[in-house]
Amino acid sequence: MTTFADIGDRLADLAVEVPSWAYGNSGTRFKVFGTPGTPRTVEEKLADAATVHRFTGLAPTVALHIPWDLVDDFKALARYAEDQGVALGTINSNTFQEEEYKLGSLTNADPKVRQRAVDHNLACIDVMNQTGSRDLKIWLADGTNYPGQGDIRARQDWLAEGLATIYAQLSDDQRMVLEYKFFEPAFYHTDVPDWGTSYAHVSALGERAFVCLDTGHHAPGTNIEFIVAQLLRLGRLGSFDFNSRFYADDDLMVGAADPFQLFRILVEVVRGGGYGPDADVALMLDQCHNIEKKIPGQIRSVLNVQEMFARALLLDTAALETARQDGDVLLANEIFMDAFYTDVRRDLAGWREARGLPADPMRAYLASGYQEQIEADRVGGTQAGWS
Ligand code: PSV
Ligand code: MN
Repeated sequence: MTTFADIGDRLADLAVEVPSWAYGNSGTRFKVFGTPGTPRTVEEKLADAATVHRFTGLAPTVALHIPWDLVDDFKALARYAEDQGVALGTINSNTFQEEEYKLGSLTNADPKVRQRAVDHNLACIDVMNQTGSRDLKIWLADGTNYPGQGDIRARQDWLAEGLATIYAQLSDDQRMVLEYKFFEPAFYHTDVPDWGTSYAHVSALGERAFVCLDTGHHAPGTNIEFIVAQLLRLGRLGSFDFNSRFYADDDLMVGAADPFQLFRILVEVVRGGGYGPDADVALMLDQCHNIEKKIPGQIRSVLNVQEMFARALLLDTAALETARQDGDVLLANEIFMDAFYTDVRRDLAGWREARGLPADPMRAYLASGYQEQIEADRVGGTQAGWS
């Protein structure tokens, strides 16, 4: 039997990367509600992210989105982050918000638009060179709405060309991760709709190109843990964008909609070597807090990841293996469910205290006065959002 005492040291390896945009305002196409205290600047987003790390010890890096987080001096921004106690992480390129990209970016039929999209990604690599970031993450909104609208085959070739040009500019210690999504904003076809397409492209590029798996980007009912197992087996799982959903790409807090699915995914992450000091899978969040306060939303999210990782690490893999060898289907399932049903909350509270962290990070944050302070201080200016 594996006990909590057995997994304490391994839990210390957990590092979740938080997205800068989770601290800004977001919403649906119906309404974006502002929240008092929302950051106006990239620095304020970083200060909030660092606060999440201070209270949880779980979120040492922050992903940026360009141009949402564009600043004049990224070296200075990296120093500012360091002063706050965090580091800058993945750089997300953005080729989905400009007029030119209406009919696609890297897959646009117009070579000038394709070049513009390539140039934007090269500019993102320049940013990485200054921030010391390892990963360039590419997600494309590219696709078509109507059969016949585009040459879906030619678009794959343009995509391969563009990615190769971008990949060639990465230094030896930098990586590219290509995120897939089955639909939205395009509704008929999407140019990178699934892990197989992403895998085909990254494999063709070279060893430093990987797939990014956003948990909200699959058809309902998809067995995501199988994809995780397969990509780890192939050595091509670069990163996660964690979030949860009830319907489509809801971007709700990870572990909120289906904690059991998160558990099943994390079991495969551990099983496949995607977790631990030598693993290089970036465990990122990609979420929006449309109606809840953002910092508590992020605290809850990283705690959910920690809780499910603890349960995944508690899985008695030796007993499970024996049950499997014996063909004991019910026992194997029981062992699996035992780990999932283990309530680790008290143990985690003690584990945190032993490491100088608040036993209950959420309550500690709410009692700290930080929220009241930012709500009082951040008056005027333009609150950050998706622009
Ligand atoms: C697209 O839906 C996506 O998942 C990509 O990762 C974008 O960069 C991100 O959402 C913006 O939140
Ligand atoms: Mn994503």
